[in-house]
Amino acid sequence: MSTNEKELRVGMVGYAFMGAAHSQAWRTVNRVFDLPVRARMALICGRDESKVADAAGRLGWEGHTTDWRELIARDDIDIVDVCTPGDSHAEITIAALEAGKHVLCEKPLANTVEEARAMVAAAAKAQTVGVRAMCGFNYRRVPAVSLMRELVASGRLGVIRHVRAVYLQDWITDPQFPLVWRLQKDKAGSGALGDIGAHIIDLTQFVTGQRITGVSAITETFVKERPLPAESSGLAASADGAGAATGQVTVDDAAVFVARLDGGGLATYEATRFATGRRNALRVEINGSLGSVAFDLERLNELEFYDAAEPGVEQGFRRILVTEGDHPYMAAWWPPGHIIGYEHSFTHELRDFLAAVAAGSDPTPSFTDALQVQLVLDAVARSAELGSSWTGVEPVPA
Ligand code: SOE
Repeated sequence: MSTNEKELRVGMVGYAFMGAAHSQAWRTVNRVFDLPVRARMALICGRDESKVADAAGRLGWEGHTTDWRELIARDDIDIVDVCTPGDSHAEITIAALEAGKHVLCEKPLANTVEEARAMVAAAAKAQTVGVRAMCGFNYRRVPAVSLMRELVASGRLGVIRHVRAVYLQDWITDPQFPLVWRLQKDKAGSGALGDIGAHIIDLTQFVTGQRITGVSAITETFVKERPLPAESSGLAASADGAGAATGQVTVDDAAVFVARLDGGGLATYEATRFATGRRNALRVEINGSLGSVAFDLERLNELEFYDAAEPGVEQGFRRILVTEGDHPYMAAWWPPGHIIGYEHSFTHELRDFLAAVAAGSDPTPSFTDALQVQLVLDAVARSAELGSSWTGVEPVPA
């Protein structure tokens, strides 16, 4: 480490899918980006001693513990990275901020608006003594998504008329897939809505620079009872076979809603875990008065761009390959044309987090940005429950 570099020691809570993705990013961020601070992967925390010890070795952490309170109490920890299920985000994050630790908390910020508000208050208090907090909406840091935002902000699309966003998965279409924590409201807060719907809510607000002002929603739980899990990690799980005890699914399997943006545009959103054949398909299209732009996570190095100002005979969606040195983040990686992947968004996220901490500025998305997402999630859930805007269609006689 050069003499002018400050070392920031990181403690991460959680070691499943997001813990692994964040570990990859902690391992790479200082090797790829030239930053005035260097992250040291000091301590990883998880409830199961043997599993967290294995994770420490596999993911590259110097030490491990099963007690997150011990991690937070240590003077030799500067950053706490919260990669746990949503039911512990508030408790761990608020304790870390009160202990003077910078915090990166995975999305969604919390399981309820009340918890999110408490986290915003704790972050605001910690900010007065130079402590920084960020929420991990990583898809903002896909270069093509950051380019989308630049195109909208520059006026290239004109007035935004439509936002069209879907996030489609299919990992629980089998009714025998066990009742993992993501399917339990007390652990996850909600189902597809908060897990993947949160991403497209944040992403579209980030890209347009606008906020959702109201929604009308429907949700559905297609499979209401599932076998209890024997083992589970990330999106994989196993049950005890035929005759295993079962439990109730207490979250949505799918959420569909329309929304108004404060810039006057209309938006449609779909978040589902039952889009058979779509493993992790996030797609966003923005239509403006002067043009359109479309992003597909399955082709994350590309953007489709339509410029209505082009001569009529030349008009059409064209593909921008977002791998040039002057595209967001890309100069740090490979020569033009060499593509990157899903995990790079986490490295970019940590780059921006560390750069903000080093500069003494507030990283984005802030906890206030994340509270706005939480308020939209809450509005969608209430709208679906009330069904107030729903108008039935009279069936024609058979
Ligand atoms: C599961 O839906 C999940 O791991 C989400 O929790 C992540 O945020 C998303 O990036 C991938 O899928």
